[in-house]
Amino acid sequence: MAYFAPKKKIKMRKMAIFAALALTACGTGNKKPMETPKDQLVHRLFSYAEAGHIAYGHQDDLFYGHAWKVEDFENDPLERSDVKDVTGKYPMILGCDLGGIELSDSCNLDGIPFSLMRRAALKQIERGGIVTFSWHPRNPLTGGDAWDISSDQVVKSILAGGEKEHEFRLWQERAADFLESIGKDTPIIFRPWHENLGSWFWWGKDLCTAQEYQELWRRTWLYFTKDRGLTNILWCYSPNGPIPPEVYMSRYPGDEFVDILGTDIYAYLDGASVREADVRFSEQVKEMLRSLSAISLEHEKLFCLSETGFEGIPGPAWWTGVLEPAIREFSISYVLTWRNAWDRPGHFYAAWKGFEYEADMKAFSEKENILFLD
Ligand code: BMA
Repeated sequence: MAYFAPKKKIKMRKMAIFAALALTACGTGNKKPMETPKDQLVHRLFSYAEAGHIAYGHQDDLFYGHAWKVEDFENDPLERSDVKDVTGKYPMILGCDLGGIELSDSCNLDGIPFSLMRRAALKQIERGGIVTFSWHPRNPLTGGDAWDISSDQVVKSILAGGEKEHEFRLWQERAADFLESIGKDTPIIFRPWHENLGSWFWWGKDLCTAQEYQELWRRTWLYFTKDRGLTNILWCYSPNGPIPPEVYMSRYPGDEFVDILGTDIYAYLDGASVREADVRFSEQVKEMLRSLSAISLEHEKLFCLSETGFEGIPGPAWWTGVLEPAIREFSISYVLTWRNAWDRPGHFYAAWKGFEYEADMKAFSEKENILFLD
């Protein structure tokens, strides 16, 4: 059975969304809708889904790759990319992470100067690509990192009346300043408070109540959108998968605050053989995307596989034999594989020049339904 949403349904969903956007933009349904930057990206991503295309994204693609990194932050032309080295094309989506911006650090948690990130984001957009930002902020209550789950009072502490409310407002201000510096007319995807249905980040499931989580999301949305006027942002909600649909929705912030339904699902060995891990991954992705397909139709939203990959890509045909077959029947707008760390030889999720199975990623990039940046 194919779960690819029929074109007619996608078209209807698209029309409904544009009718709603038109009303929001003009306050009346009579005037011709003015397409805002955000509408343009929504439209573009819907067009992919409608055409049966899936854009490919890679985290940190232009900053570094397997065993190399940009050294001259101010002048490097940002032409190198592991993905381009292998496929001849840049990824359509560039993933970046804001972790560290909250304390005005000059570099993010993975050592990327924010000045370089800004230049790379603008370069990606100039090339015709899209940029998405995740955020692994430090723990505002304990001073630890995003993975510090020693207290279940953190989210509470930054909400209205909490002891860290004002400090956290400043953190948000700094993140908003950075996104604003990309340009208010440039549509971007923002994916905060991700993997929230696991309990490894301080905003995770066992660390706050559903209500607290939703309040955190909505307050973030309100600050960026209303106080700062960053209406160019598409908000991606991306819990870890696989999880049942009712669990996925249990902390959903609400239709008004979300534009893209995402999910993060990784392949992992954990004692299994590569073959077994591939089968498990494929089943998990299909099951989760089947749920998201239904939810996205009901809520008239875009959806995507916001993070994925198999660390070290241990099999010869992961791209064409596992990933592409797992996603091809779904009208997701994009799929993003995680980063190729320059300083950790085994921590990579895209192929690199010289990697033994690089040909398979090239074959993936040549598939008609997968979009790279030519
Ligand atoms: C994780 C790893 C870490 C990294 C973090 C944020 O999955 O790649 O090394 O610091 O993402 O990018």
